[in-house]
Amino acid sequence: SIPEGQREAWKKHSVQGFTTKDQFEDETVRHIETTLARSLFNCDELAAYSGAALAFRDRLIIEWNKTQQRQTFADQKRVYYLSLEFLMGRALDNAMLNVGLKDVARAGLKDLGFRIEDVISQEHDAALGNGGLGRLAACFLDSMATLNYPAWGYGLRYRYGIFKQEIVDGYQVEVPDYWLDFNPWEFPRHDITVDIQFYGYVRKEKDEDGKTVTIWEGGEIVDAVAYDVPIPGYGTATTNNLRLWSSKASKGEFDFQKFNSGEYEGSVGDQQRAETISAVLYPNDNLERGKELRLKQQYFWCAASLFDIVRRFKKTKKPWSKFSDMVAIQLNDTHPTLAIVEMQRILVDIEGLDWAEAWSIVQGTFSYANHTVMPEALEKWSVPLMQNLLPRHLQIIYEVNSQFLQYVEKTFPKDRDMLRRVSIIEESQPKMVRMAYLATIGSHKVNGVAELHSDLIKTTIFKDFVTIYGPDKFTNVTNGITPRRWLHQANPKLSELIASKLGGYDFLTDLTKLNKLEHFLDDADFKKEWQEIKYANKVRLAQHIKDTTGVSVNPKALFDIQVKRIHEYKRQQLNILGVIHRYLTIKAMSPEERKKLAPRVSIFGGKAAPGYWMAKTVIHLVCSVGEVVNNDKDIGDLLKVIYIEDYNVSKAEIITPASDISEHISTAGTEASGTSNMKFVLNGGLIIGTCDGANIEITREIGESNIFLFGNLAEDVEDLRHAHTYGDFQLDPDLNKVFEAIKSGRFGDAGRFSALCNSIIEHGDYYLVSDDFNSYVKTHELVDEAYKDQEAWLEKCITSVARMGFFSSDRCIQEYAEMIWNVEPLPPKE
Ligand code: Z2T
Repeated sequence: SIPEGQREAWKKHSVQGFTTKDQFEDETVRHIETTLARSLFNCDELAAYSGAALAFRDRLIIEWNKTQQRQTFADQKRVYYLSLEFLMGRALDNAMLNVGLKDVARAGLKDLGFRIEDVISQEHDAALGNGGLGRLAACFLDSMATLNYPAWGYGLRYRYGIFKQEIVDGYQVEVPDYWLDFNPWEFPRHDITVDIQFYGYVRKEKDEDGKTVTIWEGGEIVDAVAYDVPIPGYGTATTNNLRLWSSKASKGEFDFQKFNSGEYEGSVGDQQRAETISAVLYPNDNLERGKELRLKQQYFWCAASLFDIVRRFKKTKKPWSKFSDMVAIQLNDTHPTLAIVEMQRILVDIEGLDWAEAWSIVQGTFSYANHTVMPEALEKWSVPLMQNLLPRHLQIIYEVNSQFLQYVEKTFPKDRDMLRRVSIIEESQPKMVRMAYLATIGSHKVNGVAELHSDLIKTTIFKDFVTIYGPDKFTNVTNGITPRRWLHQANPKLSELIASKLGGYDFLTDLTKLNKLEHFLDDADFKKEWQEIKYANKVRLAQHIKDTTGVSVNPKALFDIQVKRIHEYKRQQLNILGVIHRYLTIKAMSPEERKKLAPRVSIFGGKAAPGYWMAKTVIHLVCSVGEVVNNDKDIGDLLKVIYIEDYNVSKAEIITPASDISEHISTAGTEASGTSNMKFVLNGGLIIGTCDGANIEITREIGESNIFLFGNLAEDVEDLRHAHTYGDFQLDPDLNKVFEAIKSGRFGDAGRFSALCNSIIEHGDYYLVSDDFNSYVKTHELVDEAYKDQEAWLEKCITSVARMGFFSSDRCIQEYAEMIWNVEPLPPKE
């Protein structure tokens, strides 16, 4: 650091962030003219975006620096949030709002000849995630910074985020998402590089004191390079850090010898192999396929993050016994479970602690959040694969398992089968490492993400572990969403209206303040404005639909939206089959009956994993139905069916505020929480849903009369499935008619949909589409009825928004901080 005598000079020249419109323009133009080497003669919207982004980046990094210094000197516990996915979306709008300078920027950009909305929409989404799990991580970063928690995120800097989806002739086509061309939000830290080892062998050796030490060597080394992304809190100077690791051929390893001896291709090959590790995000939501490269990604990221965390701790010169007083590490699902093993390896093999002491530090440090009970999403790694890639880690896993099983055997001597059931190693062919068990054993707390889900994990996948550890190790933290992005940023007009009634924007940092809105249920002007805002949001979405699909939809129609990853358990097939039923019903209606019907727009959006054929078929069915219905003159505005291409965070910001009703219709017991349900209600849309995930708690908060619930309950699912398999399966008669229409070729070549139809008709209807069909259709009729009474509908919407306070990710982060991490906020000094 700079010597005492020179610090005055530093302070004098230290950069101040802009605060006025003039300063903003200065900074923006300076960046455009120098950093970007452009002039007023060739400054397009992209250049304006770049300049504004760089101006804001400067501001963020000033606060980032101060925050990091403060956190270092504060000498208190920090949180590290390890997630393979951070679905951040765009940063500029968020940065403007969080630092409170959006109006300044709007005025400044106007001076310079630009509309702020056009500038904002130039930004490429940071799409380093699949769906709910990745977006949750992004909401948590926002809340942790806003609440002034000293917290870092750790993830991978994928060169390609989630693919872009194009719909070509009604089919999904995947296009790579190369997003790093110009990314002003990251700071490469070439000085922060960690050597990561793979493969090799393990040997034992005696040290000077005659103690046996374990050495892992002879492997191949890849470098992890840190890229830092500043995370500004809302209305606070706290600016936290998201550190993303990028893989690079190791300086030491990158074979200069090969290079010099003319084996240029070989040496380039090594380099490419190294860079492959962080090249691409695996595009599966709720599915694990056990690929070696994925395991490499996981270890690469865990080892780099752990090295970084341990290095930071060691600078404090505190004894190891204080580690878990200074460090809390949160595992976002099992993807970072190797961090547990890596930590034990560092403590035992490198730092020389004894096993038991090390293991108690590990357990005190880690906590694990489970996000699914779906068996195909539970991570299992083949033992031979791990033996080859991470030989020392496999040894450690076996040792952890052996000690754990000894304890279980001693404590439950009568239950012989228990050992087989709870073993980290599944005795299959090949043997498999059960990551959820390892994560549970290595953590002090395990949580589910909504009440039903947290109850379910205790009675299903972790039943035996509740017996072994007692129920207190398991807890619930219901998910939440950040009201900054999902209300203030996505729906500025509604946010403004609410602020005008509540006397300011305090609700954005204490969402329970929304409950005061219930006092305005008789305020006719307020309600009119509310309705006008919803209408304007629908007009905006209708415009987007027109621009991207060419289809005109009537913004006065009821907008019925289902946007989320395409998955059989989320049951988009139930939705589209219901839409076909509606179509057939309308076709059979007399003109008088049709007059009574509320026109509808059925809107779908979401990506299918590239290898998930059934999900792709669902997309194709939606598009095919749309093709027929939208061109049926006889139907007109009564029904339109739309597929919105490439659903992502920035699209969600347009779609969410525009719903009248949205669909959250998973088979009961399969959707751990869901978070878009929260976003839609917070934006004044009602929801139709099953008794699943957070829908149940949303119902409890907003009241049963404000939600359209239908379908079988989680507790009955098992029996129903059993009945399908062993009893005689009765297809719902209305659903049968829908299948008949599909089979008749009315929506194009029926052969394309046969696998989808047969999964329900012939192959056991695992997701209970038929069992819930009647209840679903009837509930949609209730929706139609309710929508006719616009006054009552509006009242339901406002009441619901007023009661959504619980679902702020701020509440959620506070629960993690108090019940799991045991960390305190560190507010900036004013
Ligand atoms: C994911 O998005 C979710 C769970 C996963 O389990 C994996 C992915 Cl990629 C391994 C989702 C859940 O499906 C959803 O219910 C939940 O709201 C979300 O995580 C956040 O907890």
